[in-house]
Amino acid sequence: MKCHRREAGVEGGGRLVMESTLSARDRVGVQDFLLLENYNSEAAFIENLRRRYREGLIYTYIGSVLVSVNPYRELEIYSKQNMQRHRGVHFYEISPHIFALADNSYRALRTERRDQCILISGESGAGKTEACKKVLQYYTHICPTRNNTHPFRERLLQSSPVLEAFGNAKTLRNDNSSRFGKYMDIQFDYKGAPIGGHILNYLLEKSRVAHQNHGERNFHIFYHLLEGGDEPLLKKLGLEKTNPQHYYYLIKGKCPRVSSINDKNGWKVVRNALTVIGFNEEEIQELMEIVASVLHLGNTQFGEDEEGETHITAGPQVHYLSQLLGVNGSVLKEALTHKKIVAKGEEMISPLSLEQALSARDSLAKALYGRAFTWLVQKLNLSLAFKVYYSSKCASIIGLLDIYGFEVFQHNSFEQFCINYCNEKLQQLFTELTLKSEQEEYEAEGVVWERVDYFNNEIICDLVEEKHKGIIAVLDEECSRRGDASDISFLEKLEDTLGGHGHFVTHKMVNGKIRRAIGREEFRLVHYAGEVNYNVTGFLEKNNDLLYRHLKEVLCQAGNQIVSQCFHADELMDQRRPETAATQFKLSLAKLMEILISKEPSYVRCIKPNDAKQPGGFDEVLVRHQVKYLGLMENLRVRRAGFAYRRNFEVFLERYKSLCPDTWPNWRGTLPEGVATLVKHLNYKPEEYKLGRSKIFIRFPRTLFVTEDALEAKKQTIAVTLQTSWRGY
Ligand code: AD9
Ligand code: MG
Repeated sequence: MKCHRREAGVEGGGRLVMESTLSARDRVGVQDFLLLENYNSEAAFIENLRRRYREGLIYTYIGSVLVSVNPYRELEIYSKQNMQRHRGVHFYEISPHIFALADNSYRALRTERRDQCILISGESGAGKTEACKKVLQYYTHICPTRNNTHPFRERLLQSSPVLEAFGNAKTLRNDNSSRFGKYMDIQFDYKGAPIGGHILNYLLEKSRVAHQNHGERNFHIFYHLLEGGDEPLLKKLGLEKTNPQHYYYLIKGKCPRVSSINDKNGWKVVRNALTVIGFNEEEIQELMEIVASVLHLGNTQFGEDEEGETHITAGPQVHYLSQLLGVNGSVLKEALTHKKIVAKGEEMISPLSLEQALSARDSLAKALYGRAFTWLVQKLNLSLAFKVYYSSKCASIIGLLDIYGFEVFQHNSFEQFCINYCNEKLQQLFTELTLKSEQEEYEAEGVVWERVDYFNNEIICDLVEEKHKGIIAVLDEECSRRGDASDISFLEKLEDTLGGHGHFVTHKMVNGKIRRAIGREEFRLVHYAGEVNYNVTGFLEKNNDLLYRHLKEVLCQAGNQIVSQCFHADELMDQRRPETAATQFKLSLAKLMEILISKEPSYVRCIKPNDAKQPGGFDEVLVRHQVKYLGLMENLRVRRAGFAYRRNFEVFLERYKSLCPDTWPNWRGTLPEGVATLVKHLNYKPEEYKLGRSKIFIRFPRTLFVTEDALEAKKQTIAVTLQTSWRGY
């Protein structure tokens, strides 16, 4: 174990500075909020963040939680040398860093053999995805290598640019906003070498394929391909190397170019990444054919003839579509303008109105893109899966969660509702694991303790997901009701069901006191992170997420292999109503929570310092708001009053028993007595620890470091003794 021991809790631009140097402390603040003198003061908390941010110190701890403030500029703290500096070094002994947190989880995985997860949260643009990538880079760089795992590491790293190209987009909040949720398992073998990976993806914001708000873009891949694809490729795809404005699906946001994004280079990066990951040329071609098909679909226009029949107006799009997807052109034309209903074994075909045809076209584009994205993730998983020589049961896991952050726009729809619900769930998990369970544990263990109050957002999660009367249940009910069900009837049902709930408001309930008006088609949720008005327009359609059977039939027979894998004929046979989008999301989140709870969590809480994406800008109001809703003050109070480390008597005794002659090699008495004997021998002071009913609680990390170092020294001595005796032999 290397030791960069730090006596103090302050630092200065990478130099270690003694706590006593007050001027340095004034300048750069404390590296762990636990060391704040006035730890109850929100102003002092924010001032500490501000000072550190000004000095380029974006990371600060609250005990083991890492708070990160987006620098909006490249910092020279992520080099390979810096990774090495963090390797095997105790968490608290070096400046706060995402690498230190990553290393800590890795070490816990190795020494305690317990699966870990790193939960990265914060609002849109706060730096979650960047943090996630840094952790991945760290593991791929510092972990030992298993034979032939080099290509695997490259594949693991290259999964990020692929997922970002297809799943990220420029929004008003973030130029590289994740429009899907991602949970990634990294699997390690018994020697600690990364050997496998698995990605779970959550609810891609498909609506973006056909529509973008002003100032936003479609998914990056469309622009990357148009800007970076070479002439022969674009020609094959029927695309012109022109301004994206040529494509109807790319012009809604009136924002084809973004200064922070180099689309041409983006193409090179994603193209290379696909190859590294193991996509063959044919697969890449077919994937791009789907991307191009979406653009052609967007440009497919409809008109009405004299009899009011909808038809596709002339243009090359259907020709390209039939070529790229490998479907019959006239069959596709019919499917885009007619619907097929199967009732009592008989097929009936009826024409679509102009509006229905446009909507069917958009649904097709969304379904194609959405399923291709899922296919892409599955393909990545195949490439990252470790091969049969190693059983998955033996692997230990570090999970990385990078999910879309809390969002509030001028206009918020179904997607924001799902994204913000997901953030409520994560906040609940954080509350459960860091605040609630911590306090409950002290009580259960009989450790004397001063309670800290905190806001439990369970009430909002229930409001959304409760059976029968939660928002999702009401939405599903409206979706299953035929006839006059509409977005407005859904809103009315919500009012009937939830009127009076403290976190749900509609315009009827506004009595003039509420600050921002609520539209007639909106409902407001009072989230843990703030109030959001959701416009119900499109909720039913997006939740139903249906594609006409006729179109599905066409795609099931597609010559494009990816498309035919994405649309199975079995789907047509299945008479059951598919689960709605919101229910699927709810169920997948519940599963995610189970996965996360089964692991030991570490937290990165990301903060967005300003809305203008400016380096150096520190908007105090904005930061204060995030500090509040992320529950950082409560977290600090609980931590400050509590204990940094706790372990079962058995685990603690087993690990350190060699340090005390009375407990080594085996303690014959009871566990509490054994631990008491051990800590007495180790000279722990009474204020440094408490013994609960089944666990020891250690107040300061430093106490544990000293013990760890003693253990390390002991091991070295034993190793030297063994070596010497071996030589002697
Ligand atoms: V969203 O919920 O997906 O919309 P994120 O993921 O929280 O959001 P992201 O990581 O994408 O935000 O960060 C936004 C931008 O901030 C990045 O594109 C970078 O330009 C910038 N950023 C974030 N973290 C860092 C960093 N550690 N160093 C440099 C950073 N720039
Ligand atoms: Mg992101």
